[in-house]
Amino acid sequence: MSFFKRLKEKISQQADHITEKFKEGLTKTREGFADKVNHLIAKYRKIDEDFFEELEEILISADVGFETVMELIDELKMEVKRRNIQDPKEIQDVISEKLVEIYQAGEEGSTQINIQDDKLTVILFVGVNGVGKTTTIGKLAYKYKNEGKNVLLAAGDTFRAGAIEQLEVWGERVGVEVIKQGAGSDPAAVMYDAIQAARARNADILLCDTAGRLQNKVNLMKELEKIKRVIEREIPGAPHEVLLVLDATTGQNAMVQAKTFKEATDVSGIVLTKLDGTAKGGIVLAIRNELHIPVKFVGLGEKMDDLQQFDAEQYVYGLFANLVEEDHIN
Ligand SMILES: Nc1nc2c(ncn2[C@@H]2O[C@H](COP(=O)(O)OP(=O)(O)OP(=O)(O)O)[C@@H](O)[C@H]2O)c(=O)[nH]1
Ligand SMILES: [Mg+2]
Repeated sequence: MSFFKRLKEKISQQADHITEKFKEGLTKTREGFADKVNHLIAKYRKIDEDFFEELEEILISADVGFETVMELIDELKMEVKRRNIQDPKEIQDVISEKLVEIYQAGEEGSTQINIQDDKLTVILFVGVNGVGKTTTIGKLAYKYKNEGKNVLLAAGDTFRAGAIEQLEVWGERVGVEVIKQGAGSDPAAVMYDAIQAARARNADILLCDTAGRLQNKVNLMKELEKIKRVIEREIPGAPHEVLLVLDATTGQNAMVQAKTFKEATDVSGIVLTKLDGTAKGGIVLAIRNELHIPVKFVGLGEKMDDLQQFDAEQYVYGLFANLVEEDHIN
């Protein structure tokens, strides 16, 4: 049985709406990347050096990342030789398989969120301005509340005008409380308050917003360190997750941001937002393979339920779904 068929069977055991979300959120990437792969396959009668060169270009233009592309092409060449594949049509299945493999190969961390049983879980969100931190917090608050959890938000972006109000709008929409102080106050003090409030209200999950922009980068990193220190002091072992939010539409720039934040704080996972807004969704693979940080959530749209836990199989299935299903692979 083909890899893709097995993938489809496996995925069919998960909820349909998740598969649909991935398929829909990846529409642009499917059109900009998977479509091109399909055209390439249709164009070539046999697999040769030119074929691989064109494939390499397509992968690089989809932001898969140079190192990852090289690795992938090497693996494909080996597999083609090993299985003695002549017909380019057969290679699509191998590509899908290798993409999942590359993603799952790393040993570092799973896509699961480190939720504490029977005590407070603190999740800190970091990232530069405009990437989608506050929106992600809103979406996650919605998700956890729906799961029956007692959720609290901390308005740690005291710097940008309107940031506190924006979080409050989400709080109202979802029906969860926001702990805040005035604009310009010390975010570490807000976190302290929020932890006390979380204790008093027996909260399960505290989601902490932070500023994306300060006077300069050094200040931003110092502020994040201070916030973390206060949280750690109040709750040993917390924050249980430091999620770096990256905007998928910014491509290589997102990779640079990730490197900067990784040096300054212990990032435990990535939230990759706006995957629906880019044709270059290959960046998921670059992040995982080159930064060794797991992508835990992906933003597949602006609606409350458009944030999904990342799943490499759903992702690869979503990439090739409509292209393979009616086609030659069975
Ligand atoms: N299409 C799409 N838009 C998104 C997604 N996530 C966030 N956005 C949009 O991105 C914009 C910026 O989001 P914010 O949540 O305000 O970003 P932020 O990181 O908090 O920004 P600062 O507070 O300025 O640091 C908003 O218009 C969101 O609706 C997503 O997954 N898909
Ligand atoms: Mg914000």
